[in-house]
Amino acid sequence: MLTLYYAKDSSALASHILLEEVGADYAAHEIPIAHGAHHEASFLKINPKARVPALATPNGVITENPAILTYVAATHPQAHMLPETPFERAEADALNAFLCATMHVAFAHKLRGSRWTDDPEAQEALKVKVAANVADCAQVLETHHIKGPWAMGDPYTLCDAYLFLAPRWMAKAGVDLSDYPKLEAHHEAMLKRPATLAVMAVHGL
Ligand SMILES: N[C@@H](CCC(=O)N[C@@H](CS)C(=O)NCC(=O)O)C(=O)O
Repeated sequence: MLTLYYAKDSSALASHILLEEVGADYAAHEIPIAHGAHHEASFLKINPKARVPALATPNGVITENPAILTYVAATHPQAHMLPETPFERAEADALNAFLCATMHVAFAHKLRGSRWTDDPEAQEALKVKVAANVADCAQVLETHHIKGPWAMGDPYTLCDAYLFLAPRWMAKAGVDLSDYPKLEAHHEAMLKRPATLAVMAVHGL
């Protein structure tokens, strides 16, 4: 049995969608970060980094979307969510790493400036380049990471659940998805998948 700790409309959507896609036996436990629940002692025991998602497994807790996605894919081989060759796996890892370490961080400067500075003026200043940086990231995705119809071509793999977040970050940053046709087509295809829709409903989206 797995337990996913998530916040609504957060990056935990990616791990949540993949759990649903593979038909995992899991429970979803909401941590309302807007109310500071991620800083409570009970959650810090699960993830001392005070972030969601976190996935409790029989072997211990896994944090970080790329690691959770890989674990879920690897433990549900019947769902074929891991690309077959070492090179393709590395390509999928590269996409997940870019989403986690570059695009999500670029977006986080909009709402989470306090991670980088305590100065309210500097926090405002950090917001200025968010749209441009997120747009640059979207162009990288469009140019290098979407073979179509899914990120790795055909079939759907673990990184598609994560790529679903990019248009959501773009919308919140004010970046127009229609300027990125492959990304837009990917998003539309994601919105037709029952697993995506089921998880969105849980997140109130
Ligand atoms: N690199 C982490 C990022 C996790 C993360 O930043 N999650 C956000 C929600 S999208 C969070 O928990 N924020 C709480 C906070 O910053 O206080 C991952 O991909 O799992």
